[in-house]
Order: sequence, then C-alpha cells, then structure tokens
Amino acid sequence: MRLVLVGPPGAGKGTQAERMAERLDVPHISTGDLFRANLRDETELGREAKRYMDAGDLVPDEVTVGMVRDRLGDADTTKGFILDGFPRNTAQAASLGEILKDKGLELDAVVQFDVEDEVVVQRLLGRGRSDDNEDTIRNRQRVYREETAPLLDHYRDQLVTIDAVGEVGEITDRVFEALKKHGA
Ligand code: B4P
Repeated sequence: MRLVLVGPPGAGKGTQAERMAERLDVPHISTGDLFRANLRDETELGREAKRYMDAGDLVPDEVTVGMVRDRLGDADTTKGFILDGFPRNTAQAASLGEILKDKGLELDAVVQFDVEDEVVVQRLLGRGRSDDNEDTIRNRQRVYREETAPLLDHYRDQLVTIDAVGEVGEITDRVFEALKKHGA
C-alpha cells in the first residue's frame, strides 16, 4: 500500500501514520521526523532545516525533495510506504509524481485528516516541541491553508477524508474503513 497523509499541523498525521505503518507493515516516512533526526545528528541539512522549522515555514523544496527521493530509494519501500507530511505544496507533489513514475508506481490513496484550527492549537501547545509555540503554530496553519490545501484538489480522485477529532484508536479505525471503501 502506498499512501500520502495530508492535514494541518497537529492533525495527528504522525500519530496515525505510526499505527497504520505497523498494521500494514510498511515504513513510515515523515519529512518532519527526517529533518529532526538530521538536526539531532547536527548535519548540514539539519542546520538548514532548523531555521525554517522554528519559523513554521516550509523547508525549501530542493532540500526536501532530495531527502525524500533518497529515502524512497531504500529497499524497504518496495513493499509500500506511508508518506507523512510530504508533499506539502504543488511543486513537491509534481516531484513525487515524477519519482513514482520513474519507478512505474502509483499512490493507492491520499488520506486527508480534517480538524479545526482551534482544536490543534490546544493539542500542539500540550506537546511542547520547540516549534509548538503559538506564533509558530499560527504560521504553520497559514502555510497549510496557502500552500498545502491546494493539494486536495490536485489529489481529488485519490482523496479519502477522515474526521480527525476523537480517540486515537477510533480515528485509526475510521482510516481503515475509509480505505476499504475507497478500494485501496
Ligand atoms: P511535521 O513534523 O510534519 O509536524 P506537524 O504537521 O505539525 O504534526 P502532525 O500532524 O504529524 O501531528 P502529530 O501526530 O505529531 O512538520 C514540522 C515542520 O517540518 C514543518 O512546520 C516544516 O517546517 C517542516 N516540514 C515537514 N515536512 C515538510 C515538507 N514536506 N516540506 C517542507 N517542510 C517540511 O500530533 C500532534 C499532537 O497531537 C501530538 O501531541 C499528539 O499526541 C496529539 N494528538 C494526535 N492525535 C490526537 C487525537 N486524536 N486527540 C488528541 N490529541 C492528539
């Protein structure tokens, strides 16, 4: 199964991706996690990404796309993957389309996590990551509306929309039910 997860910051993409990856036995590829791992390892890429993440802006496409292209070249992705937080704008979506086309692959579905801005602000403030302060969260929400939300139209034929408010396990059940209905 090859899936993309889309949703505003704090929608629970990472939380659900982990559970879905375990159930489907495919790797969970989170661009946010990959950037944070680079940051911890003090790589050049991590240093570059940090200033954008701290501001709640998107890391430049060439950096992000290169990182994802490398990751999708790893052997464990042949059985499928869950892309969490990528693509996040139409240019990244076009790059993903090319990467998959070169491999003769297609996405099975794009799962959209639907949740109100005010709900996620409370969730994120409770988590306390360094980019979880109110100003940065508001900017991440603006970036989502302006840059990421247009992807929903780009992926309209593959889109599976999930109400992302509720218990974590309940939401996972909704995802698998919706994927089944979609025929994925
Ligand atoms: P990400 O790491 O992708 O973070 P996110 O969108 O803010 O969080 P997510 O939706 O995964 O929420 P989570 O499950 O963690 O991005 C961070 C930054 O990285 C971006 O701002 C950007 O700078 C950069 N970046 C990443 N990808 C990029 C790309 N493709 N291009 C350019 N830049 C990129 O959940 C959040 C909280 O809610 C947690 O505390 C969780 O426990 C809680 N929660 C989850 N589900 C819940 C539920 N059902 N009820 C209550 N709480 C819940």
